[in-house]
Amino acid sequence: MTLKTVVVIPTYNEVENLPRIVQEILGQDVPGLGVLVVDDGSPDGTGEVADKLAATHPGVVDVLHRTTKDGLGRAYRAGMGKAIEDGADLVVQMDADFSHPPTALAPMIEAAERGAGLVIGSRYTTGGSLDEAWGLHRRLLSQWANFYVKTILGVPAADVTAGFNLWSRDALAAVGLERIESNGFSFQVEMKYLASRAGVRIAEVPIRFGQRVAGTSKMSLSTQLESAWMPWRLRAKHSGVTQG
Ligand SMILES: Nc1nc2c(ncn2[C@@H]2O[C@H](COP(=O)(O)OP(=O)(O)O)[C@@H](O)[C@H]2O)c(=O)[nH]1
Ligand SMILES: [Mg+2]
Repeated sequence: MTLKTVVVIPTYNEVENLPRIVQEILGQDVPGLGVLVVDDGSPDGTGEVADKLAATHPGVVDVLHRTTKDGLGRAYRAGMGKAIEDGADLVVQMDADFSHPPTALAPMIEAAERGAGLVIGSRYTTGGSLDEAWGLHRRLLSQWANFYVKTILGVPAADVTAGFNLWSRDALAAVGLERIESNGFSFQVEMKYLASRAGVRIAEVPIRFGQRVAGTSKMSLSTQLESAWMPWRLRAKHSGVTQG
């Protein structure tokens, strides 16, 4: 039986990227693929573009509209929860800006079919890479952040901060979306940490992490601060508590 896979794409001002990324996702030779856009009331009209895509691809593209920019974590919690309610077997987290190559979807789904509950589209596993356009500063910062988090939390994966992830329905149930507290980019780390503590099988598929194609980054100072603090908070919260 074909698994139903829903790619959840959170958007805030991605009017140029969204139609292109959706087209590329749907162009993959992968059966049972759908897209759920979670738009936070983008002032640039991304939500209306998403509605048009849903109208041209009924039953394949769906949109969840939220009223205000409320952070990546809450957008994903709402979107992944809806995907599961709507019957998805596999849920993928993907950015709208072409950082995450849709060509990796097929090998990621295959890894899930072989039994992984979490499949990371990984920059730091063997064969993974960052686009050359990334300057040395950003490259080192990303590698440092990944090393920092991994050392504090001990998650058994090469790319702990990755934003391109595939989850099985069971793995999401084991993590418990309702338990996730962080809202910025550290949402990605908290999910993986809880998954590893719950014994979810983790696999990594190497990707080439691309440069944002159009529009601007939404990374803010407050999310960067949250990212620095969060591993310590998580470790303190869960220390000494064993989970099955
Ligand atoms: N719905 C929603 N999407 C967001 C929010 N913040 C970021 N995004 C989306 O999350 C994805 C990653 O954000 P991006 O700005 O590319 O972060 P960067 O890659 O770290 O610079 C993009 O698709 C953004 O449009 C938010 O508050 N709400
Ligand atoms: Mg980006």
